[in-house]
Amino acid sequence: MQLDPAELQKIGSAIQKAQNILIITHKSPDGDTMGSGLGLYHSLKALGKNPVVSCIDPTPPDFAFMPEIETFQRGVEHINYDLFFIVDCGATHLTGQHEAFPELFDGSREVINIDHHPTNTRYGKYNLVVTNAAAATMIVYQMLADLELPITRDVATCLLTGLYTDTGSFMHSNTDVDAMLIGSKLLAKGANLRSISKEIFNTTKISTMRLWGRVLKNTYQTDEGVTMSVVTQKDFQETGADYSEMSGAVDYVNSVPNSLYSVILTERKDIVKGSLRTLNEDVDVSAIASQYGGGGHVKAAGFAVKGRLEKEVKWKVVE
Ligand SMILES: [Mn+2]
Repeated sequence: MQLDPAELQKIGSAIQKAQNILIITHKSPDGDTMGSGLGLYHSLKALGKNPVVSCIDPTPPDFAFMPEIETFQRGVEHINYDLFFIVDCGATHLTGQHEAFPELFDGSREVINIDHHPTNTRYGKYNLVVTNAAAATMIVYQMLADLELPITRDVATCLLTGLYTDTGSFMHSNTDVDAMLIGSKLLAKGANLRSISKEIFNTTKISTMRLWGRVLKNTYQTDEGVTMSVVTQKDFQETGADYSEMSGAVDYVNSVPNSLYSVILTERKDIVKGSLRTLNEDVDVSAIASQYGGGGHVKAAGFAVKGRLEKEVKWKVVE
């Protein structure tokens, strides 16, 4: 992976000058944003800096294996920092901080934007946006390697977590030469692959089993070949599952043969979230999601609209 040398040089000197550094991850955190944030935290700490890693939402319990995940600070109280990293955030509002701290996005602050979403508007003062990178943690890895910053065992475990989750354990179509190459370099640095695969891919809570049962029961295919499922607020209540337990469900639904693409609609209070996936070469689900004000990647995207789900009952006359 090739990063812009001029941008790298500016980022290198910004890091050198800074002491207190705030790292911001996206809301509803996933393995990639947490891996990027916590990986940076460990590297900056090893460098002798004073980093803080934050997220507006709590970190999901499945990621408890990540080294020092308890260091995550919930939300941002002030922005009296020398330098900021914003990681894996395709849009400023995903930080949850765009209204409280708009000055983070007006170019007046030392903000490094590291991301791989095509929708990214390059809102940072410095931007490392690589849209063909399978994970934001790959960009973090390349930046640390190029700037010769510490990549300890803990850094490597965090970064591999992001790569592992964003490629669906190296099974999604974004798994390319760079993903494998950086994956192997992280393994060589001592990343704990065993705990990543065990905790994330081979552990399923009973509430998740029950929730996915609802998802699978509700799965159907339209005449156009769109594989769909729905989950209501009631499903969450009755199974005792939380929203984070939907993670991965749409990929499973997407495994139905000959799907044009797959959608799961999830009711969350007064919002309906749509998650889209496709394995089809000719389908761009980010374009479909953008029709509903969402976005994402070509093969994986999402949107959220106000409203709730209502079952349409069709009556017919039978003898
Ligand atoms: Mn990501």
